[in-house]
Amino acid sequence: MPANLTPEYEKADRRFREAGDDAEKLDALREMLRTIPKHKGTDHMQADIKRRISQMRKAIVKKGSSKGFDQFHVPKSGAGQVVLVGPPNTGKSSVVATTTNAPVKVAEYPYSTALPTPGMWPYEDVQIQLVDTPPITSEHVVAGLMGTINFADVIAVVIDVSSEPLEQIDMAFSVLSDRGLELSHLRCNQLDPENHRLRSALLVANKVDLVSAGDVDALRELYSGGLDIMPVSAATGDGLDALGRKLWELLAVIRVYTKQPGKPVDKDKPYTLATGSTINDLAVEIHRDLPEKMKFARIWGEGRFDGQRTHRSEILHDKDVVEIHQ
Ligand SMILES: Nc1nc2c(ncn2[C@@H]2O[C@H](COP(=O)(O)OP(=O)(O)OP(=O)(O)O)[C@@H](O)[C@H]2O)c(=O)[nH]1
Ligand SMILES: [Mg+2]
Repeated sequence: MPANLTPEYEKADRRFREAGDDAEKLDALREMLRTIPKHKGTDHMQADIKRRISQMRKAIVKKGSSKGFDQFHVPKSGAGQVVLVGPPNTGKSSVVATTTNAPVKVAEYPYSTALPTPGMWPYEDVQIQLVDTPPITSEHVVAGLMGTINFADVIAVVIDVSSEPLEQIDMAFSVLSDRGLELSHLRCNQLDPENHRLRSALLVANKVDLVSAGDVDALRELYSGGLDIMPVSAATGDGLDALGRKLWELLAVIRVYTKQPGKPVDKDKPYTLATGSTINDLAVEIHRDLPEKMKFARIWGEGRFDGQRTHRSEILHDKDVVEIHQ
C-alpha cells in the first residue's frame, strides 16, 4: 500500500474487510472513497473503489434490498456528520427542526420518525450535518438504521431528561453495544484507529425546560458512563449553542480560509479539514492537481508571522489563512 494513506482510509479499509453484509461493505467502500487522499498516485485505487461500489450496488439491487438500504444511507456533507439516536419521543426531530431547515416531523406521539433525515446546522461560518433518525428500543431497531449510525462521525444520544433518564441511557447504550458500537467521550481524532467499535459520542439531555437545575445535577452525579452530558431544550433553545460548540470539538475538524495573491481573504466558504491536516492536504481539497503545481504557500494565523512563507508539510490550525502560489 502507498505510504501516504491516512488512518481514516485504513480504518475504512479494515471495516470493509470485516464487514458482515453487503450493506456494510458498501458503506465502508464509500468511506474509503471519501477518505482516500485525492492525487495522481491514488488515481488507480480511486477508480478501483468506484468500480467496487458500482458492483456492490448492483449486487444489493439484485438481492432486492436496495430500496431499504439506500433510504438509510445519508451521504456526508459539511464539517461532519452527527447522528441523533435515542428512545421514542425524546425530541430528536425537535432538535433537528430548531437547528436546521430539514423537513422533519415533530409529533406528540412516539414513533413519528420513520426514516433518517439530514439537515445542516450553521455553526459559526461552517455547517454541521445533523441526522434525525427513527427511535430505538430494546425490542426493536428499524432495519438499516445501524448502517446510518455506523457511518456517522459522531453519535448524539438524545434522551428526555424529564422521564427516567438513566433507564433511557442504559437502554440506548445496550442496544448500540449489542450491535457492536461502544461510545466514547474522545474526539474523532483521538480514537484508537485499531478499534472500529469505538465512536465519539455525547449525551443530549433534552427537555430541560420541564425539570429543575437540581434534576440535571442529579443526573450528572448518577450517570457514570463517561460521556459529556449536554442539557438542552429544543423548545426554548437553551443549551443549543453549547451543544454546537461541543459537536464541533468532537468532530475534530479545522476550518481554513484561502486567498489569491494580492486579493482579500475568501471568508465565505472556508475549507474544513481533519485536525492535523497540512498545506498539502488543503491543496488536494482545492484541486487534485494543485499539490503538483504548488511552488510555495504563505500563511496567516495565530502564532504565525503574517504571510510567512511555508512548506507543504506545515500543519494547519483552525482559522488559518493560506495563499497558494503556483
Ligand atoms: N417541553 C418540551 N417538549 C419537547 C422538547 N423537545 C421536544 N418536545 C416535545 O416532545 C414530543 C416529541 O418530540 P419529537 O421531536 O417528535 O421526538 P422524537 O424523538 O423525534 O420522536 P420519535 O421520532 O417518535 O422517536 C413533541 O410533542 C415535542 O413538541 C423540549 O425541549 N421541551
Ligand atoms: Mg422523530
